[in-house]
Amino acid sequence: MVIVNVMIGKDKLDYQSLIVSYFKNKGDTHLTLKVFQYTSKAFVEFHTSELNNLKIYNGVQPMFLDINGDMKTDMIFTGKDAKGNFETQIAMGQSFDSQNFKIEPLSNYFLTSKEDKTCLDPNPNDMISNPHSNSYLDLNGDCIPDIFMTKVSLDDAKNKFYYGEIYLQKMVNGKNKYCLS
Ligand SMILES: [Ca+2]
Ligand SMILES: [Ca+2]
Repeated sequence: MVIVNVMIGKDKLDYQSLIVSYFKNKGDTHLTLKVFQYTSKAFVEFHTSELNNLKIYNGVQPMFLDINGDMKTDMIFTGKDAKGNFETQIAMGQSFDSQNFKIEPLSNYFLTSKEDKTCLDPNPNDMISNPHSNSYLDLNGDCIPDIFMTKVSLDDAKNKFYYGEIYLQKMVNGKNKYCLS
């Protein structure tokens, strides 16, 4: 077992919890997650968390943030869609203690160029790069966090090209949306 990252979360009582990303077996091409909750003495495995044993493909580190501002931790990762194709997805936190999540395409939170002419449409074939420099911080000075994401593109000869994207947060009909600028 090789631990790649430890993310600090919170549980119902506002104690810290730990979300650990690791390679379970030697040679694994995907990361696995495990959640630990603090008890009065130690961190113990949170067996009922839906993040436990979730596979993160390509070994790409998951990115934790609160994309919709409901104070519940969400997570961006590379998963697979119903057809088995790689897809950038988000596990939307349904509870404050990282127990329940709803997985959906990350693109559900993007504004399309049809919805907002000032937004670009991301290439759905390009995945998060590995390693990445993704971050959730304010990039345009309005005190509202935006998403910086590093992506990888493959040409016909399978050469890799890396680039960064900036998604600015906009409030649309009371919902947090992100505009590729
Ligand atoms: Ca959230
Ligand atoms: Ca901002």
